[in-house]
Amino acid sequence: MDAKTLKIKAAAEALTYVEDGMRLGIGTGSTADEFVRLLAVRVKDGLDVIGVPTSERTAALCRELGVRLTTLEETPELDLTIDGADEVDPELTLIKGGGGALLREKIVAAASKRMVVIADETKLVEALGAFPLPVEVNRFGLAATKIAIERAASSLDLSGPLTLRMTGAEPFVTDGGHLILDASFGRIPDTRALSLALHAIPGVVEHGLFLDLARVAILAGADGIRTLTT
Ligand code: ABF
Repeated sequence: MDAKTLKIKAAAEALTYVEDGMRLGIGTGSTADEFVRLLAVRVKDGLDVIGVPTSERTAALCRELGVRLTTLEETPELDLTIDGADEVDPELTLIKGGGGALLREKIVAAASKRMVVIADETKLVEALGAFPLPVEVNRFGLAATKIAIERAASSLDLSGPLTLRMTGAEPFVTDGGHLILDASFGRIPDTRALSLALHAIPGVVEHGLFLDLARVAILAGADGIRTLTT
């Protein structure tokens, strides 16, 4: 079974969590895109939901397919967020941000009563960190922030390259106007400690470790759907 089929299967399962009248957080990435496509079909059939998109990219897809949108200003409390992930561990701690939308994704997930992650089963790992951790940083003081991140990581016995994410010859710029450093620290034994250490650095806007946010992970594999809960 190819990756796209698995993404569609996970997205279809997530649709069973959506009820009429719900206020949804709508994720970003190729798996979340499949969810939007399936959601749009249900909307055409009369399902009444409203969504807060986690990126301009997702907003554009929702508009194109007729999924009604709102903002967190108008609708600050959401019932359910459905989003993808780059890595998922057995406690449902996540690495997100490979698509560059981690800040809005985290704000939207935190404003939701429940977050459901959808992915193919290759995203499930014993320990997070093989996927480089995205760290969203302010443009101001980039070099100083980079040194501060290296020091914070070193205090937790973590090290590895911090790579400024690029789009061609230019730095990648997030929807919030910030930059992303991808931190290749390898296995992260204490995600909570790293989260706290990164949040203590002024130039760090947000990082891609999602702790205590996902309640359900729907993982699609060749043998079917596996659902993990916390
Ligand atoms: C978003 O999309 C991100 O947080 C994560 O980086 C990525 C997953 O993308 P895909 O579903 O394309 O693998 O959810």
